[in-house]
Amino acid sequence: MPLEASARIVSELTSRGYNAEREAVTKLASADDPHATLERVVEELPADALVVQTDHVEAVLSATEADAKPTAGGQQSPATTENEDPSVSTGDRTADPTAVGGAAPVETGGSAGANRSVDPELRSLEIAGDMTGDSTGTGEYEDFVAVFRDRLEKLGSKLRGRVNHRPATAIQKMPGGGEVGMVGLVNDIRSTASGHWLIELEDATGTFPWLVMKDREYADLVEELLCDEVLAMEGTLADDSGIAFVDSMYFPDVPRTHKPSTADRHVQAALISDVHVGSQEFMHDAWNAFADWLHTAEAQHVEYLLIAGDMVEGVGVYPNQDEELDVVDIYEQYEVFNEYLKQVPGDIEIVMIPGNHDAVRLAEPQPGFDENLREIMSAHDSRIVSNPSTVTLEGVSVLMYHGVSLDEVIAELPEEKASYDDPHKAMFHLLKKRHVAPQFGGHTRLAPEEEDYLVMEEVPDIFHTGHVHKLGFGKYHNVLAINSGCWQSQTDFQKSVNIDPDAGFAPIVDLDTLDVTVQKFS
Ligand code: D5M
Ligand code: FE
Ligand code: ZN
Repeated sequence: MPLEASARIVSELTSRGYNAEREAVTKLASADDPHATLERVVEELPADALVVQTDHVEAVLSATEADAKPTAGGQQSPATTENEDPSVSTGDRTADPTAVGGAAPVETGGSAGANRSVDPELRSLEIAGDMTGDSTGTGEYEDFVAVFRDRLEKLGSKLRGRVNHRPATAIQKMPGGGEVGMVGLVNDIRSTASGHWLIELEDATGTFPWLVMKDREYADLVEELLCDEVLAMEGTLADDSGIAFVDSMYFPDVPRTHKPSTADRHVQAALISDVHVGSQEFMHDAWNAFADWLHTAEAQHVEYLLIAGDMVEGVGVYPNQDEELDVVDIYEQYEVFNEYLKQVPGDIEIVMIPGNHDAVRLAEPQPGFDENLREIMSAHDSRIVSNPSTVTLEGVSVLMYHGVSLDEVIAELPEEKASYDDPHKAMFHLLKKRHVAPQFGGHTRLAPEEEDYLVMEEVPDIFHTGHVHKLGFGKYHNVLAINSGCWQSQTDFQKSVNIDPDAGFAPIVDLDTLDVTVQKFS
């Protein structure tokens, strides 16, 4: 069945203010006369319906069939998909029985949706770095060697032109007192008895110790360093060539001259994350208000929705988490999430990556959801890709990463350089290191693959993360860093550690200017 026909149907329904289940669109597109069938489906929809469901279409198709020629060869089997969502009520605009529609009167959707007039032809959406289906790692020692070697290769290539570097083993053999440079992974960071810093760099040949004197200008940078990040150092060899004194440090970094790409027309993307459907704290009212807003004229330019992980609350993610679950079955959580997705206008392109609460492997990179979960979340034709992935929207590249490493950056760096209150500043450090999760062995688990998918080989125009449930954005060397808040009010754990989440906000980015506005729904 031609995709084009589906796209036409979706835009036709959208222009009339309706969303549609994917299966409903498929059925419409393959009807003998899609246009007439669509007209009839719309005519017969219940007055308060916002979503065209498969059974609406089936009812019309079987009635038409009965009217016309009962001899037609029974292609339709009206019952096939009816029971796919047993956990959720159909025919009602809000999926979750506990959802409150009070803030969103029934009639808004239908007419408000008509405010959207979009031309899918103008869009472009490309995905890069999606490693779903490409996982080769077995977790063996050799895989770790391979992934770190690849990291050093990729990031080292950004540094080698900037320093006169030598391999670690060659440096040991150089005459003392000379100038020397090296590119390597940070293997160890220690303070010495006299308050200086000893940083051990490792490359493919071995390790070499570099000393940063406490009164040198670079001493301040030492507190930003994370183990396993790649950098370059230059300095003076000690007389015995056993150590070098650092004169300068270089990071892979984003060039200051970086010029982000922008879209050729006024079009916007909503960047969200951490929906946490299934948690008792999931804010369905805020979500409903967000979805309703998307149907209004004010939101007519929002044509893309990016969701950076933690779609659902999951099960068994943290100790005692079950005490705060509203939906205890993980599949049912995704079914309910899918119902919430249905409220988003059908013409909006959705891209999703998983987070640490989602039902994929915890270690990063995390492949996109499996077939089973994709099937469950099929209300929209969402692009489901790995964490991290880069999606390019009309020329604007957005690096999407859930953000587990932010906990680590915030824990390791001093408060003024990275904090939960300014999550975007923690993201700046990841941009500077050109890696979404440099430090291995702490919060962030790593699944070694033959290449390091977590390296930022290209500079993104926008870097989008979530996870820490705080809203913050800002520019680093012209790259827009946005940490989207969440849709979950404070949990008991968060209360116990004083995390005050920014819940119910949707940052909206103008893709033609990279300006951000924040919409509040709570
Ligand atoms: O993470 C939301 C934020 O809260 C993130 O900064 C981690 C932190 N968090 C939440 N629960 C816990 C527990 N139990 N231990 C440690 N850190 C926690 P999210 O991924 O949404 O749970
Ligand atoms: Fe989360
Ligand atoms: Zn998370």
